[in-house]
Amino acid sequence: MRTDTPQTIYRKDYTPPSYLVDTVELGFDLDPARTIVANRLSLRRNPASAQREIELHGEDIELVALRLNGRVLTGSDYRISGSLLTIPNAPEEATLEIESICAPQENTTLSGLYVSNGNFITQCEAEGFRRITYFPDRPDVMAKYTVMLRADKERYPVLLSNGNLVEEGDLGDGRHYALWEDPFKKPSYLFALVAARLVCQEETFRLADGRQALLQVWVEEGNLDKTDYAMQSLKHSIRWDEERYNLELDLDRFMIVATSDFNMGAMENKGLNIFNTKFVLANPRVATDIDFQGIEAVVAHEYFHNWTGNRVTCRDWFQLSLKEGLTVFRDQEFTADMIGTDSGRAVTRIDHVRTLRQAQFPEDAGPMAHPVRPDSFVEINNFYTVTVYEKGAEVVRMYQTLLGREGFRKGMDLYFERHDEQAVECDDFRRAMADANGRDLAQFERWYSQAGTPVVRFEGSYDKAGRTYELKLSQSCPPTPGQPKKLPFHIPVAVGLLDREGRDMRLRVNGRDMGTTAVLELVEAEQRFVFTDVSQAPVPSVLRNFSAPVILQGSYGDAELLHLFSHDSDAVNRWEAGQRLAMDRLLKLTEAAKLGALLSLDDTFIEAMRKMLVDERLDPAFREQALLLPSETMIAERIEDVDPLAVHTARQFVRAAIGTRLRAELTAQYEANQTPGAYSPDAVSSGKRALKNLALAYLNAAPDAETIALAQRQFDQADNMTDRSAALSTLIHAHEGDVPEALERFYDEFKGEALVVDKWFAMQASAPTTDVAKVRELMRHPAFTLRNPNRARSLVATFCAGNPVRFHAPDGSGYAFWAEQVVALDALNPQVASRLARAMDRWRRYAPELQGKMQVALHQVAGQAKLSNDVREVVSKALAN
Ligand code: B3K
Ligand code: ZN
Repeated sequence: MRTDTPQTIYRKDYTPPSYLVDTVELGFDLDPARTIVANRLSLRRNPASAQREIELHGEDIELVALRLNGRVLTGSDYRISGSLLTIPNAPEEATLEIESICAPQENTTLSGLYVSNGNFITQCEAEGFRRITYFPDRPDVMAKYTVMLRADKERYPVLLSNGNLVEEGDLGDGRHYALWEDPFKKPSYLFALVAARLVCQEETFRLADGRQALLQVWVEEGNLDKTDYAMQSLKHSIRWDEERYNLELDLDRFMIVATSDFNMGAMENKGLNIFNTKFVLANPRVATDIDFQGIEAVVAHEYFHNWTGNRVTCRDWFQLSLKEGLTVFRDQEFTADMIGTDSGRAVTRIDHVRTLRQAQFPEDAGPMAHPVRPDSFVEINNFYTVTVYEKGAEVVRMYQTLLGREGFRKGMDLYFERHDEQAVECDDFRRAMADANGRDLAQFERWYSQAGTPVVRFEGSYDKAGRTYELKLSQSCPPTPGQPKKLPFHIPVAVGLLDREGRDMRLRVNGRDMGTTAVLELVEAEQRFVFTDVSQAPVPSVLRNFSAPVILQGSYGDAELLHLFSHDSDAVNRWEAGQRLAMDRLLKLTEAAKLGALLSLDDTFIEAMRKMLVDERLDPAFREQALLLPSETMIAERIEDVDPLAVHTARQFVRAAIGTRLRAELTAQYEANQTPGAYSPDAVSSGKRALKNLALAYLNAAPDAETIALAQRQFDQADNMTDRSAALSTLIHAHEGDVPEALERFYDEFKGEALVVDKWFAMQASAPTTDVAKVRELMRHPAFTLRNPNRARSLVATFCAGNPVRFHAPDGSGYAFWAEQVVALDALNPQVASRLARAMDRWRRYAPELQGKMQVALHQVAGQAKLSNDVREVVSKALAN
C-alpha cells in the first residue's frame, strides 16, 4: 500500500513518453513466494519528446540488477523516487536489462501477478504491469512482446501468455517452459500470463477470410460442464464483428481463462482474456437467465476490445472512455442483434436506461461526478465508472443517432484506417465521425468535457387554425465539482407525435418529411421546432429510444401518460410513461409515509398496470419491465432529505397493492408463463420466467398461506437456478414460509458452487429483514471471506448498496459497519474497498439525523493513518463536495 501523499494527475499535463519501446522480452521463473522476472527492453528516444531521461515505473518489486547496453548500472546511475525509476543521460538507443523479484502469493490486491487458488494470474490494467517489472507503464508505449514462462510442471501444467505459442518443452528438473510471442504491438496493460492447473473446452472456428482460429475456454477441473455458453458467445461475437464492422480476429488463437479471484468482470488482454468465473461458468442448474445474459455480454465486450481498445488504444488514461464507452456500445448492439426482434431490442434498451438512472445519474450528481473524459484523478482505478462506461456508451450511441447507422459505420471505418496500432484520444474518434460524414461535431465535444446530467424541458402547443404544433425544447445542466457553469450540449431529441387513437402521425419539420420519428438537434439553451400539417392536437412522445442521456421534464398529465403507456409505438417511451405514472405515485406516497399518513393508491394506476399485465400482444419480457417499479435508489434521487424507511414503505405499499388488487391476473400470468421442457436461456423463455417471477414476487408482497405455498412449491420443484433463486428470494423477502429450511437446503445443495454461494449470501444481504447484526453473523459463516472479491461483494457490498432500509438504520449501525469494512478491505484490496466506499457518495441527500452519522463514518475512514489512494480519493471527495 502506498503511503505517500496522494497526487492529483491532470489531463492537461500530458507529455509524450521520453523513450519508446520496440520490443520486450520477458522471462519468468514462476514461484509463488519469489518469482524472478528478467526483462530485456529495446528502447529508443522519442523524437516527439524533449526529455532525455528513461522513465520506468515499478511498485512493490525488488530490483536485483539493471544493465544498460551491457553495462551494469550502479546506484549513482539511476534514481528511484516513489514508483518512478529514472535513468539520466541515456543514449539515443538502448538495450535495458532488468532483473527483479516479486512475491505473487503475498499479493492480495489482485493487481499485477498474483495467486488464485494456487494458480498464477495477472491483471495489468490500469497500472498493474509495474508490479511485475520496471517498465514505462503507460498506454501510449506500445511494444512487441516475447514471453518465456518457466514453472513446475506438476503444479502448473498450463502455461499461457498473449499471442501465439512458439515453443514448449521440458526443462528436465521437474519444470517446463513455454515461449509465447505476440505479433502485435500493445501497451503493457494488455500483457497477461497464466500458469495453472486448468482444463479447456476448445474448437477451431473458421473466420470470414477462411483462416482457422483455435478458440479455448480454460477453467478449473470440474467446471467443464459450464463452458458451453461462453464458447458459443465467443463464436457469435467473432461472427458479429465480422458482419457488422468487417473486423476480424487477427490472431490464430483466442483464449479465455476463468478465475475465481478477480477484481472486476473480465479483462481484454491480447489473445488471452482473463475472466471472473461469474462471466464464464454457466449451466441451467447453477446460473440464472441474468447470468447467461451477463456472460454473453461480457464475452462479447472483451472480444470486441480486440479492435476497440487493443488495436487502437488510449493515449492516456483520461481517454479511457474511448475504448470503454465504444466497446460497451458495441456489446449493447451485439446483445440487441442476438435477440433480433424489435421488442427484444427495446427490452435491452430499457435495461440500459435503468442502469443509467440507477447508477450513473446518481454518480453524475454526486461528489465523484466527472466528465466522460475526466480532467484529473488521483487513482485511475476509481474511474472505471458507470460514467466512463455507460454514459460513454450513450455518447457513442448519439453519434449513431445523429449520423445514422451507415454514417456511424463510415466513421468507424475511417477511425481504424487512421489509427490502427496507435494510442489516441477521444477527440480522434469524434474527428473520424465528423470527417467521414462531413459534419461539424465541435459542440458535441462537450459531452466529453462537461460532467452532470443535462435536464431537457419540453413544452408543446398546438395551433388548430394553423395546423401546427410547436415544441419548445430547453436545456440546462447542474453544476458539478469543479464545473460551476455549463455550456449547451448538442442533444439529439427523437420525437414522435401520437394522434387521438394512439397512432403515429406523419411528421413535417421545416417542410421536410421526417417519417414518424424526427431526430431534432437541440444545440441552443432553448429552441423551438415547428411541425406543420398537424391535423389534431397530438400527444408528444419525446426522447424516443432514450436518444440522449438526459433527464426529461415536461408537463405530462395522467391522461397523456396513460395514452402513451397504451399506444406509443416506441417501446422505450411506452415503458417510460408507466415509470412516470408510478414515480408520481411513489413520490407522493413517500411524502405521506414520512408524515405517517394513511397510504392509498388510485384505481387509475392499478387499472393501467392490469391492462399492461394481461396484454397478450406484448412480449412477457416487455410486460415485466413495464410492471417493475422504479427502485428505491431512483426514488431517493428524486427527493431531498431522504428518509429511506419512508421510501421503502411507499414502494412496498405499491407492491402489496398490486399484489392484492391484481391477484387473479397475477396468478393467471404466473401459470401462463411457465416454461416447461428443457431450460433454454433464450430471450423469449427468459422473458416468460421474468414475468412469472415478478408475478410471484408481487403476490408475495402481501403474503398469505396460498402465495407462500406457491413460492415454496416453485422452490421445491424448479429445475433451473432462475426459478430456484427467484422462489428463494421471494420467500426470504416475504419472511414467511419455512425460510430457514429453504435457505439451509439451498446452501447444502450448492455449497460446492462458489458462484451460487455468492447468490446465497447476496439474497440474504439484500433482504429487508437482514440488519447489521445478521450480516455480522453471516460474516462468521465458514464460507465467508473478505479476501475473495465476489464473496466480499455478495455480502458486504450488497448490504451497503442494496439494502437501503437496513443500511440506513436510524442508529447509524450500518454506517459504522461500512467504515469498519472499508478499512478492513483496504488493507487487502484497495480496488474492492474503494468500490465499497462509494456506497456513501450520496450522504448529503439524506435526512439530517442520518447525514450526521454518515459524516462521522466518513471521517472515521478518512482519519485512518494508512489508507490507499483509492479509498482516500473517494472519501475525501465525499467529504469535500
Ligand atoms: N478493461 C477492463 C477493466 C479494467 C479495470 C481496471 N481496474 C475490463 C473491461 O472493461 O473490459
Ligand atoms: Zn471494457
